[in-house]
Amino acid sequence: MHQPWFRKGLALSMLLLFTLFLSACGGNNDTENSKGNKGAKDEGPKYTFRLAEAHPADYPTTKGDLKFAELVNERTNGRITIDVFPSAQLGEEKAAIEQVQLGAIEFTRISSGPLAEFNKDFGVFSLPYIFDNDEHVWRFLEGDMGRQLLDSLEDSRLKGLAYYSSGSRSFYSTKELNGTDDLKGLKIRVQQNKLNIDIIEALGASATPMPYGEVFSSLQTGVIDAAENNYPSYYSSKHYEVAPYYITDSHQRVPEVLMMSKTAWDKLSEEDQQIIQQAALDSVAYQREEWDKYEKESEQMVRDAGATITEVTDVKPWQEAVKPVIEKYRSEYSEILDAIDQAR
Ligand code: GTR
Repeated sequence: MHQPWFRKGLALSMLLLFTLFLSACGGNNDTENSKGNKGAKDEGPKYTFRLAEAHPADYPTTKGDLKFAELVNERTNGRITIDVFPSAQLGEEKAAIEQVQLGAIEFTRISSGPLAEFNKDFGVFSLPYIFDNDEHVWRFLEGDMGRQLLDSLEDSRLKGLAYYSSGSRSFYSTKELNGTDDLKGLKIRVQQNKLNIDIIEALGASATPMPYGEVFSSLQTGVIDAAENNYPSYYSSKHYEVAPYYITDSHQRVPEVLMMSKTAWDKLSEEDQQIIQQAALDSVAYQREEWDKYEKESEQMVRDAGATITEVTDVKPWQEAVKPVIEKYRSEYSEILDAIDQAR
């Protein structure tokens, strides 16, 4: 399953060298000293940037990325091109974040789940049952604290641009799931952050953090028994084919984040920074529409394909089971949790 660490290390360093080479050739500006007051939007350095996306081309986050890239291209009269690389072609999420930190890749769309290992505050989104529904999430994200969180990414050499929708995450398994008891003793894959391990342990199961791209084969070969995600990911990753029991416990709402390398950002003129920031925000409405459509479609698709969907009508036993996790992290996240409560 796993490559030896030295092979991984070698592959990563080669990728890094290659990407540095590419950005030296392609992602450069043709005028030195791009920081300054370029008047017209089509006057100034030309750039070709890359954006790393974990999902395939027809997934709502990728559609959001493409809309963002299109807006930037239009608004700079073709001066700035952003090439979107879907399906984790530039690496799995954790690796993509590292590359963006280094400036080897300029943009990525990433889930707040893995982002939490790079910026602790983003771990708040992995806390279970802190939001009532998607409207609640968006009221929070669009408020002051939502923006503050994006801005705090600068401390991690990242420039947070915008949030995208990601619905809610629920468990699914190769074995039948009717309630919390059925999770006991299962090996459950989670997104890579430490808080998720606590959640799974509180449910009496054991957590296996691993990259998204490894989940399908791990379910298939029995390395894990279960995983958790929203309907769109459950469907598009084909996990429903190998783990056909889905239970709608909606334990987490983990927003997606569109971000840029701080190193790349700092090289841009203020005008270009503004164009990029605004285009990112302007792509959100489109991403959210696409999300809402695809969420319904993907639920229908997995039902049609014969997956067993168990509806959770009473979420209280689930909330009870994971309460120790909230208690453990409450003081660490008190300020953000207060803002989440206020957005209710
Ligand atoms: C999806 C998210 C991906 C990835 C995946 C996972 O909902 O959009 O970026 O984080 O979950 O579980 O790894």
